[in-house]
Amino acid sequence: MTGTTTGPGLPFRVSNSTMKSQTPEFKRLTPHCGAEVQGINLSQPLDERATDILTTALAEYCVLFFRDQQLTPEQHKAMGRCFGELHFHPAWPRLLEGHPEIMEIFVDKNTKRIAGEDWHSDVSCGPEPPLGTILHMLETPPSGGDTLFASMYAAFDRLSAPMQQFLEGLSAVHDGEHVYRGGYGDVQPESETYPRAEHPVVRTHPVSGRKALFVNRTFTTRIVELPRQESDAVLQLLFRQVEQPEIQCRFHWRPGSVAFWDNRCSQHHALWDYYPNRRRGLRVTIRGEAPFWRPESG
Ligand SMILES: O=C(O)CCC(=O)C(=O)O
Ligand SMILES: [Fe+2]
Repeated sequence: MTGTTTGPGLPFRVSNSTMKSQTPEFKRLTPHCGAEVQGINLSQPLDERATDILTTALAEYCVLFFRDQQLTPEQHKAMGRCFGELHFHPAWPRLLEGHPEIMEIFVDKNTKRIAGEDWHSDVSCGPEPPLGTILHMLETPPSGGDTLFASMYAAFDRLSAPMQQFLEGLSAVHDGEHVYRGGYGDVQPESETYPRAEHPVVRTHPVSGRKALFVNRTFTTRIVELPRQESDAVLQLLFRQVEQPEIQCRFHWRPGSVAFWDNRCSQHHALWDYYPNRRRGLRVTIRGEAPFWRPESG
């Protein structure tokens, strides 16, 4: 081992100059969303330079895809810690033994409901929704099981100027209750409570400074400043805006594929078109900050 790493729980940044830096190369998947990354072995520690390049690229492409990666749970968590502290999911019933930060995504013929089967940004109901999510796929069905991603920069940019002005500065309620309560077939006590938060409808991305639409069909229930009828109509319009194929990409997984998505400027939708086949992956999630809107951002 040539690089030096910090101890458990601390940011995993390598500063040893004798260690060869990995240089990522990016190939855009579609004009608005997604890039395949080459030249990176995620099982190796990322140094500051590589981390910075990936941080900027994530904010630009919204989701980064890596192929043929072999990661132990420790390496997976170490990669996540390069980008921030790890997030603990408020309700996920299936965690990897000994690794409460790692969610197991597992689907087979007995599954009643899968994770992310409609458009969403992960845990947007939390007061500080996760910055990003890193999913490592281990087992794929013979065909299908793709995930769709959409750019929320493009969703906002493609609205008319009057609609953009109307939305900026509004806030919306994101509720976890209807999503998580009993949602994954597990039994939860009545007393269990789930996150609920208000966030700006249009948020400024802290890295790119760009504006991104931040409402989603899974969690967002209400625009605070509007009466119910108006709120419902505007939200429906915005949910359809997210679903435009032109702002999306579609990722076909192979065992060993990794997707690293930015929840601040993208939404995703997992397709369950492979029943009764199995699909399995492990997920590490990175903590984020409270979303904000800066009027002057471009
Ligand atoms: O299984 C997938 O492709 C994604 C599921 C999902 O929405 C998530 O893990 O956040
Ligand atoms: Fe998700």
